[in-house]
Amino acid sequence: MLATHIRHRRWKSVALTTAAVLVGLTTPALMASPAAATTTEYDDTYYADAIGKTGTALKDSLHTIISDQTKISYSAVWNALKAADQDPNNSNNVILLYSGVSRSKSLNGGDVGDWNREHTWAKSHGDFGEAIGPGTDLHHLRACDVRINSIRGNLDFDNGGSAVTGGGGSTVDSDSFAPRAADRGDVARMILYMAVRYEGDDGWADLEPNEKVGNDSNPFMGKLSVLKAWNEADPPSAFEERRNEVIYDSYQHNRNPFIDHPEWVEAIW
Ligand SMILES: [Ca+2]
Ligand SMILES: [Ca+2]
Repeated sequence: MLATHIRHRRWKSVALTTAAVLVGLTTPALMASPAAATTTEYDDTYYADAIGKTGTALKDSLHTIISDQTKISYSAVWNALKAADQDPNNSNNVILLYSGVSRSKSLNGGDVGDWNREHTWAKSHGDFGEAIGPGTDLHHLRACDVRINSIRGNLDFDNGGSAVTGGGGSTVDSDSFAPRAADRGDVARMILYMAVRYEGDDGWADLEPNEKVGNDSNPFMGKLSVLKAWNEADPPSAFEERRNEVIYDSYQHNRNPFIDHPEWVEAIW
């Protein structure tokens, strides 16, 4: 059984353009409000050292906390994804990143129509490959359609581009990729998990977000400002929270702090 994950959001009031609304000049504009402060059942235990911190101190504390993990092989990732990415409405299927398609768990492989293991932090950005380490870290590995995984390739993330056929609303252009709206926050929180987890102190590159596209093999991923906006626009879903629990309970025994505390994105970046 998964531990019950208790979240209590203290929603900040949504800012309205009050004056304009009162005089009826424009339609009410809902302003994007920052991710609400969250408390979780892990604050007094798992996150005890991080609570109350901000900026570099918070990032350093979270790095220490989440670096205590079990690591799995790349071949073991298949079964882990069958558990972590399970369709909540059909336990025979997984939900595919970027497209949102539900597909049979048994269709894992490399052929068109199969799903495979997408490195959301593209493995060429820091060149960590598929060895045990960042290349097998479940917190950024997701089941993905083979064809759409190939279209994403190692592109940085940014808004814009033309629609990806069968991509559920994902878009692509020559130097960037944008997931469908429902996966944008997930992608942001996965990328920023990687930035905190990998700080260059364990034989792997120090992974960091930046404001560029076209990062190629450098250990960077863009664009930070877009990822921050996606974190705000697409808060953690039940699917994403369950996934975090499965990885924590059954595989790596570490958590993605930004799924538990999305407001920590702004607290660090
Ligand atoms: Ca989402
Ligand atoms: Ca880093």
